[in-house]
This record gives sequence, structure tokens and C-alpha cells, in this order.
Amino acid sequence: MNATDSLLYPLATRTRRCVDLAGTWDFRFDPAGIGAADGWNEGLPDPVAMPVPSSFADLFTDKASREFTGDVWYATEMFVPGEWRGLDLSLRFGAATHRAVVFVNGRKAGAHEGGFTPFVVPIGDLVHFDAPNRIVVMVNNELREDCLPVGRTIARQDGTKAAKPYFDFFNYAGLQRTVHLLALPAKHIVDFTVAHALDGADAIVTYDVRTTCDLATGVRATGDLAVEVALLDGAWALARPGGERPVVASARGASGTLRVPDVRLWDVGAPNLYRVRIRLLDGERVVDEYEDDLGIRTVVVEGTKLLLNGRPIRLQGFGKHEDSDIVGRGTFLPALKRDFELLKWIGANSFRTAHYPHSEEVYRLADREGILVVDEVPAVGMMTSTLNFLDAARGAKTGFFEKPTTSALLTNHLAALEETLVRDRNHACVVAWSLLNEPETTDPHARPYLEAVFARARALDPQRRPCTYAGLMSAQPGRDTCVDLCDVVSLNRYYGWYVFGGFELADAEAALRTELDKWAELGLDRPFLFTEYGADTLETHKLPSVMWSEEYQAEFLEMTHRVFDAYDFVVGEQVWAFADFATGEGILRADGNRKGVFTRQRQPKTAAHWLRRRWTDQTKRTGGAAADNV
Ligand code: BDP
Repeated sequence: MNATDSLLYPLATRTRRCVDLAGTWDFRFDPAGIGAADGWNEGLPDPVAMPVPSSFADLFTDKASREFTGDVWYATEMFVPGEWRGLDLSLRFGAATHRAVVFVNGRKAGAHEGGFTPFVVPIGDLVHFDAPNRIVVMVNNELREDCLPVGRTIARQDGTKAAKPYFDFFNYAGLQRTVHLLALPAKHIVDFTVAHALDGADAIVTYDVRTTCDLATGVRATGDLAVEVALLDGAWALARPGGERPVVASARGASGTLRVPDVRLWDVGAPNLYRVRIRLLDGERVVDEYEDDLGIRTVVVEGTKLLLNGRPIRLQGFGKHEDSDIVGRGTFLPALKRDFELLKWIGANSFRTAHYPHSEEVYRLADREGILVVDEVPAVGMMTSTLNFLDAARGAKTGFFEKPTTSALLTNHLAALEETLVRDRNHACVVAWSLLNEPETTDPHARPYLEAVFARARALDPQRRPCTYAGLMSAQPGRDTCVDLCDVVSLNRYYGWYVFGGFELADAEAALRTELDKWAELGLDRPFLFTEYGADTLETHKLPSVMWSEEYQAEFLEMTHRVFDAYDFVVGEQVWAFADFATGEGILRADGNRKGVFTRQRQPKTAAHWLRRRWTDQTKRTGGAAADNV
């Protein structure tokens, strides 16, 4: 079984059972790394209570717990009913940050590297039926140079470990996402892909379904079984209790096409969703059935334009972390809903999942709310620097892609990339893939590494969505050795903050214009997206403005937007950041990164009102896809 097998979102259907294991689990820190030798895989001695999902860091009142780096252990019990004998049983983790080993009834069931993508471990041989079963998970949150996200782990004087991220967000960890017990038919659907094209008023959906029969034979074959794919009307109003939604189109075969007459396209703010129903059939008998929401829309890059459903779209929104009070990076649906309401209020139509794939629930909600997502792989910290945000602007050579760890890092990067794209590629909301954040592309050694990453991404997306990376500030026109790999050029720029800040804001404006003029001269003929620009802002007022005041953040944004509006090839502005977020401690961060347009408690700073005016006006002005919808 591969890590990317059975990454389908866990949903119960007539053939599938799925038990959410959220709740209060047992938990223990293991600072001395004795758990394995002391048999904690059988169960935890003297555990404390721990909510799952959540990050553990902000739940305790002592600093050692918050900053803990090393192994932590989780345990719980689950009941496996006898009628599930003969089914394919597995545990599915939405994520375990950054790596995990899973034990069932004391025996190892599986392991996974990478903290932001789901994985499935088969447990059929390990469970007791009609009885409680013990699950134990050892999670490790150490940062390394050969793993994503990149950083180091140091030993402090007293021997305890500490994280040294090469990135600027708190190293939250643990079982931060959902955990499910799955019972699937022995022969089942593993995955499917869709790609969309428009033909007049109709859509043509090209699909491909993988089943366990393919896995067994290694070739595209369903044996004696047949695959049937149907597109159902998605409107909830049409779903009658006990009744079925009307079938809009259907086809037989593991791959094929569906013609959707008079298609209702998914769009920004108009999130029309169909339901896709996939059946694996033995004659008339349904062996397996999977059903989920599906939005139909096209994304194409044409010259310097980004087209959504054939119309130019301008992305406006934010770079956004998964980060909230108390739960840290843990999945917490009410906070997520609040974020989407704020996005709609401010007129945003998109965000980037900086700097890792967010929880699956984020994309499901984005599909339902009609918000576009630039989906980022957890490839951040690809400069040897613990002050990466400063060094990105300075451009010192760190030789990141020349290290002995580079090839192992690439292997892990490709795995994380594959898991991200396989997990998310059917979502209508995903408009582009961001394959790295601020890699050291000023160094030609980055080139072969990025070529491998881009090639893998392109092979994994039948929709051929644009691929990009968020480019660091020192990778100026002519100095970035990889920019031609991008379908959309994404820039992280801090004119007016890390350079030419405060009273020098007019010089910042001139420098930004000079850079954009140089990009124009290079004639790349591609759309440009600003994936980061922003200023740290405390909830304080100052007239005239000073850096860190709310007035300065608004002036900074006004200046930057004045420049963007003068360049046609700039098709997107994603402010850094949506909300204030937690970072490690340091003299350059005032209790976290404060570049949020909203506070960490999700209240607006002054700039939020200003942005709202711009983004609601702009959508009217452009008359494009965003206009109808936000
Ligand atoms: C960029 C990083 C981002 C930081 C930001 C900042 O991509 O993660 O939070 O700078 O300094 O370098 O605020």
C-alpha cells in the first residue's frame, strides 16, 4: 500500500463505514525518549488528558510544554464491531505533525513522514472484533534539514531539545487533524480524478477511477467488476429523505467522459456543486460506492491573464495560516467558519494556504463558500536561515541546495507534494499549486531541484492548473534562476517594511515600480501574483503614522496597490497576512507576527475597512468573474 492510496475524504456510504475518533485521548511527553523501550506502545503510564484534534502547545500553562520538541505519545481505545469481519479496516489520520508511528494493540501498524497530509494504516490483522482495541501513536515534531518544513533541532544546556525553524510560524504539532476508523469493502474505490472542459453551454468531465483491483494487478483493470460514474444534481433542495438526487450524466468504465448539459459552473461566490457518485459493481450488486461534492469550472493561463471559466480573474485576498488561540493549528470548524465569513465580508476571493496544505475541511468549505485557494506544499525554509524573512530581502547566499541532505529532502518533498495533489486535486476551489515558499532560487543549484518538483506536480494534475512558487525578495528580475518554470509568477515583497520602511515609504514605491518595470522588460508573458506584502501592525493608532501603527498598515497597502494598479500583468494581490499568528519568540516579533489585517481573535484592524472598500469596488470595476460573485 502506498501513502497516497485511499486518501479519499472519509465519508460513510451504503458500503463504507467511518468512525470519527475525535475526543479526549491519553497523552504523554517523552523528553528522554524512553517510550519505545518502556513499552508505551502497549499503553501510556500516568497519562494526561489531551483533546484530539488540536496542537498540544498552547493547552498547558508551563513553557516547557509549549516549547516541547521530541516525541509525544497519544493513546485511545476504539471498539471494532464483529460485523466488520472481512472488511478492509484501517486508521486514517488527517495529519500527524511532523511524523508518526502507529501501534494497534501493541503492534506496529504503520508510520508516516510529513505533518500536513493524510495517511492510512491498515489494521485488519491487528484488531480484536467485538472488543475494545488500543491505539497508540508516537508523534515527533523535530525539525530537520532533510524533512519538510525545514529547520534544525538543537540541544539546550540541560539536554532538552528546541526547534530552530527556518520559517516564521510557531512549530505547532501533534494530532492536529481528524482521525478516523475506516471499514471499507475488501474491493473498493481508491481514488478518482476529474478534468473539466466547456463545450458551449455544456461541460465535458473527463474522469479516471482507481480501485484496489488496479493496485493488485498494477495495471488499469477492474477484473470482473465494472465502474459506473454518475453526476447527480447537487442542490440540497432536490434531495428528498430516502430519495435520490436526479442523475445529470452517467458513464461506465474506469475512465471516460460525462457530458453535463447546461452546466451550472462553480465560480467565485457562486459555488454550484454537483455530486459525483462512483460505484464498483458486480453485475447489479454494488460492491463499493463513494459520493462527494464536485464543482465544475476551468482554470487556464493565457498570456498575462488567469482565466476562470474563460473570464479573466483578479485574485484578491491573503496568505493565511491555520492558527488560532488555544487550538493552535488544530482543526476547529467554528473558527474556520468565522474566517470564511471575514473573507466574504472584506471582498476577498482567494487565499494561499501558507505554508502547508491546510486541513481537508478548509478546502471542503472553500468549495461550498466559493473562495479560491492557492494550495501550498509544506516546502518552506529552503534557505539556511532562522531569520529567513530578513535574509530573503538581503539575498545572502546560504548554499541551501548544495547540502548533503538535499537529495533526501527532495524525496520527502516529492512525497509531500504527491500527497497534497492527490488529496486536493478534485477541489474546484484549488486554482493553483504553490510548490515552495521562498526557496533560494538566486542560487543556480536550486534549478535541478525545482525542475524535479515542477515535473512531478504537472504529472499529477489532470486539470493542469498553474504551478508556481512564492519567490523571495532577493530573487529580483534576472537573478531568479527558476522563474521560467512558473505558469504564474508569485512574488513575496516587503517594500515599505523590511526595506524603505516608515518615512522612506515613497522610496519603497519607487523601488517596487523599478522592479516591476524590470519584470516587464524581461517579457515573460505570464500573469504575476503578489503572494505576500505586508507590515506588522499593533492595535495602536498614531497620527502621523509610524511603523507598527494601524495608520501605517493602511498607508503601506494604499501605496502598494497604487503600484499594482499600474501594471496589467499583476493579476493578484494576497496581503500578508489574513490574521496575526503565533511565531517563535524573538526581538523581531511582538508576541507573534502582527502583519494580520485581522487580529488573532479575528477582529478587523483599520486596514481591513480600507481593503474592504477597495475589494468590493474593484470587483465591480473589473466586471469579471469576481464582480458577479463577491
Ligand atoms: C516571508 C515568509 C513569511 C513570513 C513573512 C514575514 O514567507 O512566512 O511570515 O516573510 O516576515 O519571508 O512576515
